[in-house]
Amino acid sequence: MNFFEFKELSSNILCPPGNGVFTVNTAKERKELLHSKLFENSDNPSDEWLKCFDNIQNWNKTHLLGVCSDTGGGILRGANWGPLFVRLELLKELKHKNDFIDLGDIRVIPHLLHDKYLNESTLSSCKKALYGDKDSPHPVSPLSLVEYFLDHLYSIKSESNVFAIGGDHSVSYPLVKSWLKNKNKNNIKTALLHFDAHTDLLVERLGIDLCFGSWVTHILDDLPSPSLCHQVGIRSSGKDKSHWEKTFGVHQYWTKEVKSKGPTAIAETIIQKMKAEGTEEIYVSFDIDAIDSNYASATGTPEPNGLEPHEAIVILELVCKEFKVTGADMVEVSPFLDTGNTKGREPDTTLETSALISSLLIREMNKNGDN
Ligand SMILES: [Mn+2]
Repeated sequence: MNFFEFKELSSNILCPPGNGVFTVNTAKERKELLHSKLFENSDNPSDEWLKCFDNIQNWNKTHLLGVCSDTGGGILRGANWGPLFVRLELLKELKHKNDFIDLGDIRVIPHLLHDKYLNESTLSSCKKALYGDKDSPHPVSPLSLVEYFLDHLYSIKSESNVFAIGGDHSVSYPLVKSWLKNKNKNNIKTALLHFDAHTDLLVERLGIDLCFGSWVTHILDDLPSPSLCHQVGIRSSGKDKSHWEKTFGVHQYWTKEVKSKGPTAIAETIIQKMKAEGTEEIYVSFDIDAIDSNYASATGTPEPNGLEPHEAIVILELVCKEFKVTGADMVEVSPFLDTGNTKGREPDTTLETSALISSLLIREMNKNGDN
């Protein structure tokens, strides 16, 4: 695929930043606000957005991708609004819209998850709805589209650094999968750093294998070794740490350990283990519920007794000093959920916290482009 064909593909399967939730009038003002910030006073945000694809050869900043899918969630939904709201908060944090290249949002049919769950007639009718062609070669479900898009992006520019905003945590499955395929092909040694209150290590949930609670189990098949998966902030689990480590071969750092040993010691352990495996590049998947519900209540499964934002930041900063971050995501931010766990704090601390951590990751990834 050449650059022209890639632009054409992107214009079909993506939409302008913040537009990934299909609405007629809902949130119109907020979408317009984002467009006015990203594209200044352009009359036509769609044209302005597509212009960024004319310059792919010179892209050296982090690429932003919104995935407005919460079909893989299952307790409280609403993470489909993450990409619009987190971007607006991120622009305050980064101060400059040129700190990233906004690829836009994946086009999402909110009732679908992955194409493998669809029959032929549903596939045809969804292709007709999205692309005007029932025989289109493009997939139609959000998880399938993410993998398809990134496979093409990495094939034309394998050193692309993508920061994605979810969406429920199932979106990390195709994000990490495509990143791993690209890194494995280029013989780059990888590791996965996963922040979460939960292990996400179910094999399936009610018969569905790809969802917010099971994506890690299935991405382990693509990691060269399960010991390359490091999970930080776990505290809500029916089984103890040794069960998960023995059953799956992952490394876990539960919140109570981060509190007792301190974030610096935890980071040093992670660094030492990753170095022992020869890790060169890492992917950071950040579920906002890793952070204590006092700060991050606007999420599907807020959990008390979690990490303080600064504890996560210390760990990230130390690990990022040692390894290049070349892929990352911020997921499970559900801006319309106010679950009442804020103990007097403003309900939008979730957005501020997610933007703080996202901006740190974007700045780290931008360093790769400066080399
Ligand atoms: Mn999760």
